[in-house]
Amino acid sequence: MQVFYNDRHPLHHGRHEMFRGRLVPCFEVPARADHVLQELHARGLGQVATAPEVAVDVLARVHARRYLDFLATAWDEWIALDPSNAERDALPSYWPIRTFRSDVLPASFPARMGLFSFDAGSPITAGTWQAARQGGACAVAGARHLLQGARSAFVLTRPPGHHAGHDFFGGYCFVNNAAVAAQCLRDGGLDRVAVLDVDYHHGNGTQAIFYERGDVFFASIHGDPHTEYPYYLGHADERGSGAGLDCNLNLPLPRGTGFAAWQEALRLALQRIAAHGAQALVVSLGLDTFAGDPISGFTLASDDYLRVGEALAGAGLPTLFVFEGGYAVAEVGVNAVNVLQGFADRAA
Ligand code: SP5
Ligand code: ZN
Repeated sequence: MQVFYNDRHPLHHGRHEMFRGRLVPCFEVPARADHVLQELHARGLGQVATAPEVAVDVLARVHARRYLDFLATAWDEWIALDPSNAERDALPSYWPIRTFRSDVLPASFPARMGLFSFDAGSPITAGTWQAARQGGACAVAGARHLLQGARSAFVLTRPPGHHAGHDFFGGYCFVNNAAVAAQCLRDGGLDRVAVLDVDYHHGNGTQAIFYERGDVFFASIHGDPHTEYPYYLGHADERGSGAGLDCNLNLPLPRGTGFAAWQEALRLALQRIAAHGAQALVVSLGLDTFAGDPISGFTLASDDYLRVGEALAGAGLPTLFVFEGGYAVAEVGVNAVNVLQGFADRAA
């Protein structure tokens, strides 16, 4: 399987995230991607390539210009507030929720940071933009690989992307790599594509980007937002709207769910994707459904990921895997590559 590896991912290395009133060490660390790359090499699965840079215009197919402009200059503006900020990650402190205006762009950097975010757990560091932008480039390279006729490819990048919306970051995500890829497949000539999000957390950003569109089907299997992050989206009654009605499928499952029930949800999602007539599949591949994940609540075992890969291959679609969450750092490599291995074995 062709792998598009974001070799700039280490440039994003958050130190702390806000959690219940204190700064705690980041869960989303560079070692996550290193372990996946190492496991790919160890098992001889995949040819690893980097991706050519892409113009920001390609990212602007799914993200707002003023948001991308914000990301591009955020670190410099953070330092301009106070040179000693170089020792600290940038985190937001203010948010314009209901009744505040979001149409007027504040001159204040902290105010703009809140305008473009939805949590205080997603630090911006010196190299966040370079890393996130190159992740988008890897997503484009992966999509173009499928357009050239490949059966599959894997975008190995971080920071992850599925929580990032049209004009906001959060959930450790800045550029929505899966959305960039899906849009690239559409722009490359496919009429209908699907995004299947198997990360433990609902892919609120991807859902929101495509919610009113009928050309991109979005399905997500995730922890019930009544109790699980991102809390404010991901319920079963969100079915899409306008041209996108019934092109959005949420399958929330309770904390503690094991592989038997999870696999049932996967079967249902794949059925709906087939019924939609999707010509290609983008998989938001989070591995935080693993029993040992430190911030999540499902109980999948490492071997279960082989079955996941097989089931995905059974859909018979050109498939782009995009790396998302998964915070059991020592196991994330084996779990991710198990999905790819299961897929490759069944697709062969
Ligand atoms: C891409 C992705 O998986 N993003 C997930 C973002 C989750 N952010 C909230 C994390 C809450 C941390 N909880 C710490 C529990 C410590 N026991
Ligand atoms: Zn997640």
